[in-house]
Amino acid sequence: MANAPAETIYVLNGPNLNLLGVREPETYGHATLADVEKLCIDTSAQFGLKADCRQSNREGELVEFIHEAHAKKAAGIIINAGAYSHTSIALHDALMAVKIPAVEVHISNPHAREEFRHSSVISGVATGVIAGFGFDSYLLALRVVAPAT
Ligand code: CA2
Repeated sequence: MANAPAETIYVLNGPNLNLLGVREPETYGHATLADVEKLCIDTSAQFGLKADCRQSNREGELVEFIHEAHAKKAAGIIINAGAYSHTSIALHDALMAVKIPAVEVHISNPHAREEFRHSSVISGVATGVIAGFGFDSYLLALRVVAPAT
């Protein structure tokens, strides 16, 4: 019998994360967004999952990616909403509407930074939050959304 198709995890990155590896390496490291996405795709495959990686600088497009994850019956969402984490009721509402297990990730630890980064409006609708572990934040998130292996 043929194997069932791998379950899909959407890996969503928000505004300015396309600049990874290009600016501010002291905060965000040297890897590029393409490096991070490849790491997520390779790690997902190890867990028998397929990572569908998207980045947008536009809030509405990120909302549409979340709707698409629902339409495509994604098993999970890993989201680094960047600065929209701190402001976007639209992303909060989208994550709440689709009811897909979602892990909020951050490369840096926002709580160790400026006061305006200390609150996230999406944490309350995420299954959990992983922050401050550099690019490993994404890998830890994949580990928790992967079915028990
Ligand atoms: O630590 C994170 O992952 C953040 O989500 C990154 C956001 C920031 O607004 C959050 O507070 C924490 C900023 C992403 C900007 O990414 C850049 C990458 C390279 C160079 C400049 C910005």
